[in-house]
Amino acid sequence: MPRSQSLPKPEDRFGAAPGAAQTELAAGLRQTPARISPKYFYNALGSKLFEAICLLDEYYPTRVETAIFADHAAAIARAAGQGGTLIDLGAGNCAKAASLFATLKPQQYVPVDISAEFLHGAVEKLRAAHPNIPMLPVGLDFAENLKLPPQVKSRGRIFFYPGSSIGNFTPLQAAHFLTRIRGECGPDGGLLIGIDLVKDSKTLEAAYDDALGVTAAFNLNILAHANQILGSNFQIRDWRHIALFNADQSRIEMHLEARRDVTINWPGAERRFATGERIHTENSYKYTKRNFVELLDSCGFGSVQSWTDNAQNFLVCHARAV
Ligand code: AVI
Repeated sequence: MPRSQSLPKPEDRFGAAPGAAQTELAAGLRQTPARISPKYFYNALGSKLFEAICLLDEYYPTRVETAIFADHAAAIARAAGQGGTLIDLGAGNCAKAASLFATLKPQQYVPVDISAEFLHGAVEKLRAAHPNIPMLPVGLDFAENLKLPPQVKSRGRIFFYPGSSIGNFTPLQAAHFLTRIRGECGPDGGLLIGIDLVKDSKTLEAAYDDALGVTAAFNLNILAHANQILGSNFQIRDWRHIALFNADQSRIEMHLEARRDVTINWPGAERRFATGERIHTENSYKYTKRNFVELLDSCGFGSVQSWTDNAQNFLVCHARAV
């Protein structure tokens, strides 16, 4: 679900098993409080809105992470090693990993994304620009299953998971996911990952509730996507975007709040929402460096090296499989 951005035809991501998506959406809407998985943000419009979020002044993670990779390129190359197998989890348009080719000089590039069809288009373009890097696109729902094909070289694997997408998992889910990555690292592999750091709630809430209303549109669009998949009758104007920092859980929460009493129907069921009732759409966990290093340690990683910006807003870590 995380790093689902930059996919021009993400409807394909749900086309394979529409029944499963309907079942999941309906089950979430029946819960109290209701919930919709953040993976449903990323239809065609949602992916564009996420790209726009990444350009916002308030949304610092993308900008700061890019600057950290640029400012510390040599040290990152020393930590991760050059000439390895770069495995890009949730590659999307492959742009983030491609910007590291000069730094990491991979012997093989393996972009992994749930949408194989989109990956192939992105990789065709990359191959033309980097004819000396063998590329093996893999269509895989890596949050569910990380088994890579045997053509992926097993030595020197660098699993690349930028963008603080790990924050969209609960800490427990993150631990399971990182443990699975650890299991696929091979003899001398590691993980290169971007993490958003805990900071003041004003900065965090602005990043998820920008003045232009782009994040509000991104959040509300999930209802339009639910209507498409489930055949429900959400009226976007009946809902309000909410983003708040839950300091106890160290996470930004996004919700949609009913502006008035509404009844939502979909084939075979309905759900009434009272004014002020919310649908929980996303959590974005924020870590301290210490917490994240402890998490890596508990998942079988060690020799952690990390880089941050001057304001300590964002962290990039490289950790070795131990
Ligand atoms: C994809 N993910 C890392 C973003 C985040 O910051 O949690 C998704 C996002 N939601 C609202 N703005 C950005």
